[in-house]
Amino acid sequence: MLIKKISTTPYLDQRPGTSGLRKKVKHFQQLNYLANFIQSIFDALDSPAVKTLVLGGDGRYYNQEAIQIILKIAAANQIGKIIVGRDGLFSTPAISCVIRKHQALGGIILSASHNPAGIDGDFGVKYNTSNGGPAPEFLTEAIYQKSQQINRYFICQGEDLPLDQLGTYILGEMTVEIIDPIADYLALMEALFDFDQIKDHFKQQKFQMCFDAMHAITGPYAQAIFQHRLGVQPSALFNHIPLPDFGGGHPDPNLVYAKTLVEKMYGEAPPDFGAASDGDGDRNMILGQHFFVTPADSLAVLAANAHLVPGYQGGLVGIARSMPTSQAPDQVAEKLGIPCYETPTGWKFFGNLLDAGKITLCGEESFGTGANHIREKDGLWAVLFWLNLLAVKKQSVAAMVKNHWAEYGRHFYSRYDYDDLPLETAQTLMEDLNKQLSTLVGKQFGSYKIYIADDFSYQDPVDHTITAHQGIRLCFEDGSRIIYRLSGTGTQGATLRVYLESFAQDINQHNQNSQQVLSTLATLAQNIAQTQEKTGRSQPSIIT
Ligand code: G16
Repeated sequence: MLIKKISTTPYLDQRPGTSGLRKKVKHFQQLNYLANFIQSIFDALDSPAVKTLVLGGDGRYYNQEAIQIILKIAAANQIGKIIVGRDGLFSTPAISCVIRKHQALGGIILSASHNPAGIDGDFGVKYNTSNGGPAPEFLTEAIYQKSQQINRYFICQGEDLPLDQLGTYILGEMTVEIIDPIADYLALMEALFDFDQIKDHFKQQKFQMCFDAMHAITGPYAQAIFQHRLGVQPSALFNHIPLPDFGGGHPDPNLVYAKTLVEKMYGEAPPDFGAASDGDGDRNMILGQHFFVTPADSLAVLAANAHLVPGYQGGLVGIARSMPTSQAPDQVAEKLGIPCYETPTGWKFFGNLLDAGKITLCGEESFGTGANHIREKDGLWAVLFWLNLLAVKKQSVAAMVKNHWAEYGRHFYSRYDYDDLPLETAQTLMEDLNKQLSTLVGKQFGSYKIYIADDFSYQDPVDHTITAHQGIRLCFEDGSRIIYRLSGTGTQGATLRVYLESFAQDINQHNQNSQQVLSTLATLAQNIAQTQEKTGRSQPSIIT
């Protein structure tokens, strides 16, 4: 098969962000834009020739075309074998599972996660390494450096492959195996959870659930797991047909965007349990009847009860959360006598801790929860974990969480996002905050006194690399916190995230409304950063 060497010139904006390279679809469709980045990945990898890679995406617009281009570039770069999900599909957790199971060198994931899709939406490319997790910073930086010098890429000439047909194909000298994207993942879930007990709970207790796939990748997985394996009624699955534009929605499972689910769970006679996942299936939101479980509470409850579930009967070695995530999991770790690590935002920072056997569970405020079974956060895993716990405890979601608060105290939590700010405005705001830090320590604001004011820096406990400038932290003596950081996943302007947390040990305070409890802290956060003066916005674009 003819291999062509195509001359090209670098694009200067191919530095991966929090989770791979994310841009508008039309940006990716520019001449050689995708090819440059893919060739840069191969150029940055240590002897990828003859090795096996895994390839797939969340099915968003441009997924299929991109897969065909990547296959041809891979064949021209002498990759030995590529395992592709049927129709070019894989959820992010499933691709992590397949990389590990098939001992692949790594995988290429096509997704912009929860960002909207369609011709005017976003697209993304992410490289995961042999542990199944996102490439560490040194590798994403190496890929970026290659992209800045690139002057050619290699591509095979040939017909497109029939991605909808399972089987083995040859492209140049490369083998392409098209596999069922669900089977390996389902087998892994069955090894971790007691499917029979969950099924029984549905049957005996007349327990009802619903799941919102938001027209994204988890639809077919949810059908295979909940409907076919656990016997849930088809009507319990909403928006389960994946669409290239995700039905025009924003597939981010939170109270604002997962509308169908929220209406159902806060409506009349809701089911006992509701959940949603995002574009590529790694995020999750858990709801009970008229009850929302914050992501950090979810991690804390799972950690405190993990011993009740087959996969975690042996106990946990440690847990980790990203810095802006509430400190609810810390309390559980303390009681269990295990460490709780605080990492920067980004799942890649959990990779070393998981590989070194220092943690079993981890999670983030951005609706990500996961464990050592793979190296990505895992939406459906979290849903199954909750279902398994509910089947064991035979309690409602609200009762489980409220009992947890009674034992550990409640962390009230909220995130304010200021979207689409001019980059310079956002950067100046952060720089100005940074300049204030030394004057803030010891300062009293009403009943709040600051005892830590810093720019979060992380030293990886395994390889000792230091990652600095990971967000401004204001910690108050009563356990409250205000965190400011700029998002690393947006594709338009800059997003300022302000995270608010306050703690109440007293059970009599646990039923208060989060936004009311956090209102003074929110005003303080706005005043300290002068958000209104600097951004011209009196309110955030979205509160979750
Ligand atoms: C990605 C990362 C997460 C991170 C999230 C939010 O999630 O994998 O670890 O918490 O971005 O990042 P930011 O606050 O920088 O926008 P996903 O689901 O988008 O891949």
